[in-house]
Amino acid sequence: VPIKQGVWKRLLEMDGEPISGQKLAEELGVSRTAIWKAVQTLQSEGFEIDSVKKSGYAIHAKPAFLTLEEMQQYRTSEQIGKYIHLYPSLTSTQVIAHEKAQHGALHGTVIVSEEQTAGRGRLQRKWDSGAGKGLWMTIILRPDIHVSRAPQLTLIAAVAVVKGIEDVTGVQAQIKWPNDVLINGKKCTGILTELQADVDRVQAVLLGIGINVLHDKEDFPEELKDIATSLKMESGEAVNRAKLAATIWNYLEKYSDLYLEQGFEPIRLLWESYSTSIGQQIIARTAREVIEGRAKGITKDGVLLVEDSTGKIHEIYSADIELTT
Ligand code: BTX
Repeated sequence: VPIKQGVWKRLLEMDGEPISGQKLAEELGVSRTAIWKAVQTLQSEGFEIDSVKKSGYAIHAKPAFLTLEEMQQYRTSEQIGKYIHLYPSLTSTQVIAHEKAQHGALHGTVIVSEEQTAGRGRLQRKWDSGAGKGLWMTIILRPDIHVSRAPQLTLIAAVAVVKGIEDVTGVQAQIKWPNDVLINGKKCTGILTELQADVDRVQAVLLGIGINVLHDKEDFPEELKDIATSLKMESGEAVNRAKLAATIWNYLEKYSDLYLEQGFEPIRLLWESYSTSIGQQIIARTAREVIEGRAKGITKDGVLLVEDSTGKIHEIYSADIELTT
C-alpha cells in the first residue's frame, strides 16, 4: 500500500481527531519525513488535511462520496431511483444502461458513476466527467410511446433538471434548445437521450444527464474553462450531489406522469418559461444547412420553430444553436 493511502485511511479512521506524525510513522513503519511528504501530496490533490499544532494531522472535511443511502433519503418518487447502480468509475453510464436495459432493467432504474473515462455527448462528442465533481447518471425509462415522441423526453428532463437545481441551490438555470442547461450563459448540464426501440414503439429511453456540480474553474480542461460552469461556481457553495440527484428524479417522475396523462402542452409551457432561446435571434446549424432567424417557440413535438428574415418558418429537429443577441 502506498504511504499516501495508508495515511489517508488512518486519518479517515480518526474521524477529525488529530494523530501525530510520529504515531503515523510508527504505525506505517516509515519515517516522519515520508509521512510529511505523503500529507503534502494528499493536500495538493485536494484532500483537506489540517496540520494541528503539536498534536499532528487531522481531516478537515470528509470527502462527500455519493452513497445509496443518502440518495434514497431524499427520494420521494415511486419508481425513478428505486433501483440505483452506483459505480466509482465507468467508461460511460450510457454504456452500462444499454446493457442493463437489454437485460430487462425496470422503468426508473438509475446508473450513477463518480467518474466517467469516456463520457459522451451528442454526435461522438466528448463529455468531460471528472471524478467526484459531477453528477453523471443515466435514467432508464420505459414509457409506452411512439419513437417519434422520444425527443420530448429530453425536454422533460431539462425542465426537471432546472427545477432540481433551483430547489437545491436557489440558482436559476436556463434551457438552451434542445439539450443544454446554462447558468449565466455557461453550460452546466448536458442531456443525451438514446433509445432502444422496436419498429415504432419505445422499449427503453436512456436519459443521460451530466451536471457539473463541485468543479472549480481549474477542474475543467482548458477548452471548457470559458464555456462551462458548475453549481458550486455559481452558488458559491458545495452542493449536495445526492440531494440534487434525488430531487431531479422526483421532478422527472412528476413531469413524465403529467406528460403521459395530459400530453406535451403543460411541459411545453414550463419549458418555454425556462428557455433562453425563445424570442431570440439565433443561428441554427443542422446537418444539412445553417438557418438564421428568430426562435419563435417549440411545437407540441418539441420541434424548434425559427422565422428567417423573409418570414419563412423553419422546423428544426436537431441542430446546434448559437444565440446572436
Ligand atoms: P453535447 O454534444 O450537446 O455537448 C458536448 C460538448 O459540450 C462538447 O463538445 C464540449 O464542447 C462541451 N462539454 C464537454 N464536457 C462538458 C462539461 N463537463 N461541461 C460543459 N460543457 C462540456 C451534451 O452533449 C450531452 C452530455 C451528456 C452527458 C451525460 S453524463 C451521463 C451520461 N453518460 C454519458 O456518457 N453521457 C451522459
